[in-house]
Amino acid sequence: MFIDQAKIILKAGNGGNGCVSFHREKYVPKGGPDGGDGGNGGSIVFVADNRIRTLQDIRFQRIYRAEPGDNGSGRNKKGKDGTDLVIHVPVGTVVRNEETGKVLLDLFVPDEKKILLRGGKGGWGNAHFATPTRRAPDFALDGERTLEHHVILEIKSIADVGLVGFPNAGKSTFLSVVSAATPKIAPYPFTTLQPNFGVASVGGESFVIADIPGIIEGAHMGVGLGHSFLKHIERTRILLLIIDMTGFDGRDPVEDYRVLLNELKSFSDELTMKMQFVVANKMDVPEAADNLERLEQEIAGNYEVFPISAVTGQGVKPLLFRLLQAIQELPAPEPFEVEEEIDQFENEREFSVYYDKTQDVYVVEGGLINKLGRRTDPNDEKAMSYFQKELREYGIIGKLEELGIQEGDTVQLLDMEFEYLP
Ligand SMILES: Nc1nc2c(ncn2[C@@H]2O[C@H](COP(=O)(O)OP(=O)(O)OP(=O)(O)O)[C@@H](O)[C@H]2O)c(=O)[nH]1
Ligand SMILES: [Mg+2]
Repeated sequence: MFIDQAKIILKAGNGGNGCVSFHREKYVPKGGPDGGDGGNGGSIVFVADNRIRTLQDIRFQRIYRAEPGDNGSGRNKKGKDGTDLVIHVPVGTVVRNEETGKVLLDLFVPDEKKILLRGGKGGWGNAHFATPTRRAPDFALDGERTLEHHVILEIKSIADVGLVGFPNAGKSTFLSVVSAATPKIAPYPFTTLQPNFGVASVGGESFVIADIPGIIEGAHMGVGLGHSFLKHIERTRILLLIIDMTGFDGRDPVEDYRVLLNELKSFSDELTMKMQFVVANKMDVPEAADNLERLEQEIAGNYEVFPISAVTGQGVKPLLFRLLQAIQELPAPEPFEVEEEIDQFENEREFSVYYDKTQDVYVVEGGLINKLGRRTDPNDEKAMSYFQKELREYGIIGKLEELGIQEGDTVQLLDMEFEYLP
């Protein structure tokens, strides 16, 4: 089975917690703090892998977790970092947020490696918080807690030319004669059940062609097989509308052409805007000549028409040269833009500010404070002034002012206390 979609759940590893510990040794009754930092959690990483064609193996598993970081321990021992979880997917796989449908990642370039979810940073151990005035800090920070995300993976293949047409029009035959691909070919409709890709070479250059199952009237409404496969040609720069010119089995090539155009338009405007060529196939059959005349009248110069016979090879070479020329003139395809930055960690944006009457202090706490504080060294003056700037930007200072804080009042934050200076 060709699986081109998968819904999975991802979670990067939590950061390990920092440790509270004091150095102990014989004859040294009161050692300094030596609690180590927590290790960093592993990240969720995607790799665009040319050797993979389907998402079948991915779908087999439902939840993907990267390893958490270990907690820190005494004697300044840092916790072990968690290993990244690397997921190999076909080139052209797009990752979306299942909830919003927004694009999170596009694995567009072969061998490209991209981090989707970063592992949590380890929390600092108490050794990190020692200062000349605070020799025995009895606190440490927890590691960042990562969030679980439901995502949809979808293959949007990257080919230069897409073949569209009614079943039995000769799409797979065409692919087989211009490339080394060996798709199934048979004299009945719905032979192709999954996309086939082939590399066509002409004039010392090459390009990729995608052959998809035939589409029929109503395909955009889910009739037949074709609809869901149109996504494989969404990224192609050129569409070949392959028409069976024989008119056998009560078909009419002109009618097929109209319906085909209509189906593409109904699927998306984007498809219609692509460069399109009409390929009049099976011209080796005597009945085809009259039909070609009618078809050309219908098209009335709106598209270039290429009469060919995929079976005898007649007309195929000029078509390939025209395709190469068009590909070279068209702008290179671009990956989808990332539409959403998802929250990586728990409570990252939450904070609360209140006045504690009994102790006469203003208290600031919450996930946002932990995040900002976790990467701020209280002994580093520059870092601290940056921290203050951040507190203002996130609206925390504003909240304090709303509560009526005055110069000289005490603010408690992350087990630190400092004097408020506007
Ligand atoms: N006479 C003639 N027959 C052709 C030509 N091209 C394809 N055929 C025949 O048409 C039939 C269908 O060919 P396929 O290549 O399987 O058609 P398809 O468009 O891939 O069909 P689906 O996969 O079902 O959508 C086969 O019997 C082919 O041999 C041609 O140029 N001339
Ligand atoms: Mg086919």
